[in-house]
Amino acid sequence: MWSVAEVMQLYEQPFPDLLYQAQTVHKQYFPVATMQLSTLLNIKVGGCPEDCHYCPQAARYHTGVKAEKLLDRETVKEKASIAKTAGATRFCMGAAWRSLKDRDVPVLAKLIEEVKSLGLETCITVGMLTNQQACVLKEAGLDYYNHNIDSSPEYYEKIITTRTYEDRLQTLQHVRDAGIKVCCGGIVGMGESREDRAGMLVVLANFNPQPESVPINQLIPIKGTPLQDTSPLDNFEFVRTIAVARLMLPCSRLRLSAGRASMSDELQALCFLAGANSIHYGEKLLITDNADAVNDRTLLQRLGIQEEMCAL
Ligand code: SAM
Ligand code: DTB
Ligand code: SF4
Repeated sequence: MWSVAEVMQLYEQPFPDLLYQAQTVHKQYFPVATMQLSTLLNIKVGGCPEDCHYCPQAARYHTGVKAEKLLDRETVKEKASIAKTAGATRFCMGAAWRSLKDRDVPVLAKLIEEVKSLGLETCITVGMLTNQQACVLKEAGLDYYNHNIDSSPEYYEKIITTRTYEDRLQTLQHVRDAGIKVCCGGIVGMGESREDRAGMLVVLANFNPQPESVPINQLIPIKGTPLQDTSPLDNFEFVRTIAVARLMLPCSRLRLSAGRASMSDELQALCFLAGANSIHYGEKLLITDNADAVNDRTLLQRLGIQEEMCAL
């Protein structure tokens, strides 16, 4: 079990020592020059009742995002097929819901079946869910469920008030109990302290088993949200966070998630050296533009990093 004090000690080391350790652990558990590519699709845009202070899809903030209906099967299939041709191995569908309603479960199950039949790994992120719902989705072929803790337990109330940390942990337990792989991470650069970042990583690393997939999002400040004017995190502190996460979560796929579009090639390369071995790949994240896909492929080539192949 990790403690915040231990993690603070990891953070406080000289940058070269920390990176050396992270690389050593990375090499023990993964072929280091490989990258897993996940493409995102927003299947239900906007109109969300929650108050996540960072989110462009929360109905209560004036972000210019209009609520839309759930996408139809044909559109989803077409987008997944394009993602596969472009080289993604995982397709992640997101919906701006507080929680999953029973009436939407069969619809989602069909979408999962369609995506799975293309030979892609499947992932969804649709808010809170029950154990029964998780079991139906597992049966439909769901490989991963993304549900983030977002912050340390202490900082959480500054970011979200409409659902509790405990609610999130419960959903994650339902996912685990149904035999679905867990994708769980958080956001940095929301004005939190290093101790908060350490606290978030402690929660992630103390899950037993640890999440198979860990997205590290850098806040994208969205106009109209309470976090719109948040100062950016120091780049080296971001790389340190990746390195510390790699040390604490040796077997997890660590994903450079939101925020990559505003990172230089060199900063991304440092993150890969620190242990990040997955990216979101494709035109968009959920609402915002993602890093350019052609540049991503060129960057991986320049660094001699291979894309992970589809195992299915
Ligand atoms: N509504 C579902 C939920 O909250 O569980 C699923 C979608 S939600 C948008 C998925 C995750 O995206 C959030 O938990 C958060 O970590 C991340 N995210 C959303 N907006 C972001 C932003 N502006 N910057 C960085 N990460 C963001
Ligand atoms: C995650 O941790 N990050 C992704 C994915 N899981 C769903 C979403 C990032 C969203 C960034 C802001 C937006 O485009 O809405
Ligand atoms: Fe809704 Fe998810 Fe955005 Fe929170 S992060 S407001 S739950 S869409």
